Amino acid sequence: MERNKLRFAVLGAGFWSHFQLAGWLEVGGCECVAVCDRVPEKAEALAGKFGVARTYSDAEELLDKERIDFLDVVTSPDTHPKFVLMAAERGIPVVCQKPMAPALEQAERMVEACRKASVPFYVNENWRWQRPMRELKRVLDSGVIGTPFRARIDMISGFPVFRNQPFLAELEQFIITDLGSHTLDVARFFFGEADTVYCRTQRVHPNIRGEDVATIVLGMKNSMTVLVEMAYAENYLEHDKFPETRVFIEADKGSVRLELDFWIRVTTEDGTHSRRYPPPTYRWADPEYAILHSSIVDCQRNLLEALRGEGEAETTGEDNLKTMRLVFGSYESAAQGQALAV
Ligand code: 89V
Repeated sequence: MERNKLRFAVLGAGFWSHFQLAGWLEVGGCECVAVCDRVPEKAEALAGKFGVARTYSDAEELLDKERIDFLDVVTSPDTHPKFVLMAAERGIPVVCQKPMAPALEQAERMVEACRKASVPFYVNENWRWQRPMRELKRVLDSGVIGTPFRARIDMISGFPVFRNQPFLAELEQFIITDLGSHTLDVARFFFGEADTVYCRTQRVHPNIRGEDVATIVLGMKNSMTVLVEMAYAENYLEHDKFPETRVFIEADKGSVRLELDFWIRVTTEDGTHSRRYPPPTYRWADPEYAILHSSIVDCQRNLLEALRGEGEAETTGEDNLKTMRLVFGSYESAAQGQALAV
C-alpha cells in the first residue's frame, strides 16, 4: 500500500533549489505542491522543470494558501531566520539550508522558537552524508585503528565557486559560513564536541567581501587535536577535485586517509587496505557537484524519516547549533587573534 505523500513547499528558486528539489523527489514519499521566489520567473522555471502546480512570489501568501506538511527554506542565509520563524509561528515543520543563520544569536533564536512552538526544525547539512564520510565513520567506530589522537580535514580548492553562487562574493563572512559549516560539522560527526577553537583567516580574491581562506585548530573534548583547512582562492593546484574533502586521522593502532577520487586507505599492523567509495550517481546531478548532490539524497532521506516520525534526524536545528557555535567561534578567534573556549 502506498503511504501518504508528505506535501511540501520550497522557498527560494536559485541554483541550489534545483538539486534540493530533485533530491526530495529522488527519495520519494513526498510531493512538492508550491515553490516561491521573489523573482517570479525563477519560481516558474523551477516549478516548470519539476511539474509543481503553483508558484508564489510572497512566502506569507504561500503559507496562507497552501496546506503543507513541511517547508523547505532554500533562500540566501540572511533570510533563513525570517522564514524559519514564520514557519514556527504557524506550527509548520521546517527544513533550512545551511548555514542556519548569518549570526549565532539568530540561530539560537530560531532553535528556541521552534522548540517553544514544538515545531520540528532540521538543517539540510549534507556533507556528513557523503558516502566516503559514512565509511570513514564506520572505520572509526569499528575500532580497527584504535583511539584517534589527531586529524586533519582539508577542503582546499581552486574551483570558481562564485560562478554558480555569485552571492557568496557579497558575504562579509564567507568561507567559514559557507564551507566551514560543513567541514566543522564533519569534525563533530567524527570526533564529538570541541572545547577550544583557534582560527586564522585570509582573503586572496581582491574583489570579494569576506575571507576565502581559513585555518582552524579545534581542541576536542576527547583531547584530540583537529586541524580544519579551507580555501577557495581560485589558484592553480596540482591536486584539485572540487568538491572533494581530504581527511587524515591518526590513532594509536593505525591511521586512515580519505584521498582524492574517493579512496579510503586504512593502515594497521596488517598493512594498508585501500578501497574506493564513489558516490551514487543521479541523472539530475551536476557532474561538477556529484558527491554533494548524492549526499543531498541521503541527508533528505534521514530528514523525511524524522518528518514521518519513523526515525531520528541527525541534523536537527539543536544539533546544528553546535556546529554554528564553532563557525562563529572561529570568526571570534580570528578577530581576537587567540584561541577561545567554545
Ligand atoms: O555545498 C555548499 O554548501 C556550497 C559549496 C560547497 C559550493 O561551497 O555552497
